[in-house]
Amino acid sequence: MTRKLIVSSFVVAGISTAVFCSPRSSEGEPAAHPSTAVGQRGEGVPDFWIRPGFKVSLVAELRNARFMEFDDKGTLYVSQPDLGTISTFKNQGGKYTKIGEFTTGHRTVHGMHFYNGWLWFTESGAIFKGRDTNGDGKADETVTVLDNLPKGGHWWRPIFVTPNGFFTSIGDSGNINDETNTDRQKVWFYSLDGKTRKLWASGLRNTEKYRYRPGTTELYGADHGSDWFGKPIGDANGKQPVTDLNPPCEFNLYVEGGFYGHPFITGNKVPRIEFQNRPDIIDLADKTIVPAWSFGGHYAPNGFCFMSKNGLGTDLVGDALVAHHGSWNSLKKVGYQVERVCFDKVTGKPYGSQMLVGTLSKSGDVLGRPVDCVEAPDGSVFFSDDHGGKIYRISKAGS
Ligand SMILES: [Ca+2]
Ligand SMILES: [Ca+2]
Repeated sequence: MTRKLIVSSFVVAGISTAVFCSPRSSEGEPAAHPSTAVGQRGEGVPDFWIRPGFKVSLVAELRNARFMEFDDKGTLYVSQPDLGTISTFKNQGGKYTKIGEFTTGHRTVHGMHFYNGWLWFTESGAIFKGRDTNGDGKADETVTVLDNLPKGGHWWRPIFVTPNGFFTSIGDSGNINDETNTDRQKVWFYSLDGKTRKLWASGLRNTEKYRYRPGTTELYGADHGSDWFGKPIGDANGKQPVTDLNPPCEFNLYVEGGFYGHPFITGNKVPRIEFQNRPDIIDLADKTIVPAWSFGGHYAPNGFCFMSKNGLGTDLVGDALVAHHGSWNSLKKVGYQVERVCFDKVTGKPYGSQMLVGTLSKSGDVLGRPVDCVEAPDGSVFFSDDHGGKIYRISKAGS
C-alpha cells in the first residue's frame, strides 16, 4: 500500500515537471494544430500547422521514407526499410531527384551515418559500410562490419561513427521486458573494425539515432517511452487517463556507464507499476539518469538533428529539431510534429521546446508522420514522412 502511494506521488510529480513552450489545451497537451497564424506552405504541402517565420516545402517523394543522411558532396541518402533499399537523391533547383539505389536487398535497413567517405548503415542483426566511388549514387564497394547481432523487436537501428569507434544499440524486444542480461536495452561502443566493444550505457527502450551536440562529445538520443503505463491499476483500452500522459518520451544525454531506467523506471525516476515490488526499486530509481528533456507521452521521437548552421536563424544554432512519429497508445492523437528543443547557449542544456511543424489537420487527420530530421548543406532542415512518402524542407519564411 505504502509503495502504491509513493508511485502515485511520483506520477503526479512527473506530470507537473513537464514543460511545454507551446500553448496547452485544457487536456494538458499542447494543441496539435493551434488556431494561430501559420507560416508559409509551399506547393504540394498539406494543411500542416507551420510556426510563423518558417516555410515548409516539398522536396522529394518516395515510399517508406525513414532515415536520411547527406554525404560531403550533397548527395541525400534515404533508407526505405520495407523495400530494403537506400535511395540516393541530388539537388536539382531545390527539388531532390532520385539518381539511384545506393544499396538494395537489405530489408529493415534503417539508421545511417556518413563518415570519412563511407556510408555506414544498419539492418536487423547487422551493420555495413559502403561507398560510391564514381558518383552515380550506387555503392561500388560494401563491407560487412558486424553480423550475427540479435534480430527483431525494436531491432538494431542506430549508428553513429566517431574517430575512435561507433555507437550503436538495440532496444527492447517488446514493451517492458527485463532484458538486463542480454545485448538489448544498451548502447554499445565498438572499435571501427567491429572486433571489440564496450558497454556505454543501459536502461533504454528504443533509441533510433545518436549524434554529438555540436562542438562537444555529448552523445544525445531520443528514447521512446513505454506503453500501457496505467494498465496494472485499471486503465483499459478506451479509458486510460493514466496511460495517456505517461510515461514521457525522453531526450537523453547518454554518458559512459549511465543507467537510464528502462524497463523498471520511467522519466523523472517514476517506477513502472509492474516493478514497484522489486526489492531494489528504490536503488534503481536512485541510479537512473533522468531525461535531459522530456517529451510528451507517446510522441515517439525517432530521428533528430542538431543545428550547426544558420539556415533557420542564429537563435536556432545549437538547438535540436526532433521528428516525432506520433502516438498510437493515446486516446487523443499526440506527437505528430517536428519539435524544436532549445539549448541554452551558456549552459549547453535544454531549456524549452516548441512545435515547428504539426502534421495533424485541424480536424485531427494524420497528414504526415515525421521520422527523421537532417540538416541540409544550405542549413535548412529536411524531415521525412513515412506516412505520405514525402521529404519536406523547413526554411525561413521568405527564403
Ligand atoms: Ca557507384
Ligand atoms: Ca529513461
